[in-house]
Amino acid sequence: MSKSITTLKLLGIATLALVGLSTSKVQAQEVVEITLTADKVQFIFDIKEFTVKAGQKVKLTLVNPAESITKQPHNILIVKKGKKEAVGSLANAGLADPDFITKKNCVPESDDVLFSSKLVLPGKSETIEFTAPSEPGDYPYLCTYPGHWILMNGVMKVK
Ligand SMILES: [Cu+2]
Repeated sequence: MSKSITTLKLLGIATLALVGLSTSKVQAQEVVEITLTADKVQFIFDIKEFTVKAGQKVKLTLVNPAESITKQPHNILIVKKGKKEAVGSLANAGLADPDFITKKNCVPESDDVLFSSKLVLPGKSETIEFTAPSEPGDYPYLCTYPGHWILMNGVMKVK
């Protein structure tokens, strides 16, 4: 009797270990969901950095709160390593283009832009899905509504 209980216990532990293994394997493939919320008062995101695995599927949601005091639209762009200033400067220059805000979602035409959302109005949100770069490193993200990017930025760390 006590022998069979011990066997059962052992079996249970073995099963748990197996489940644990397969779960961590699955997690590497799993979609990671990240939500960034624009501040109601300042031009900043609530999160300054987040980490994803190389090649991982990412669901990134940008929330622009309905109670926004600034009433400004925001977007989010993830750009190549070290290209925050380059893309930010293009965003500011975009003011000269009448379509930049109204039709182009403030997304500069640049190979440095990896992923981008639309402009999100207060009270709205948008989710973009992408596959994280296979090369580890720090990938900046920023809002490219002209003037916002200086403070409204952060880093996606790819490990
Ligand atoms: Cu913004």
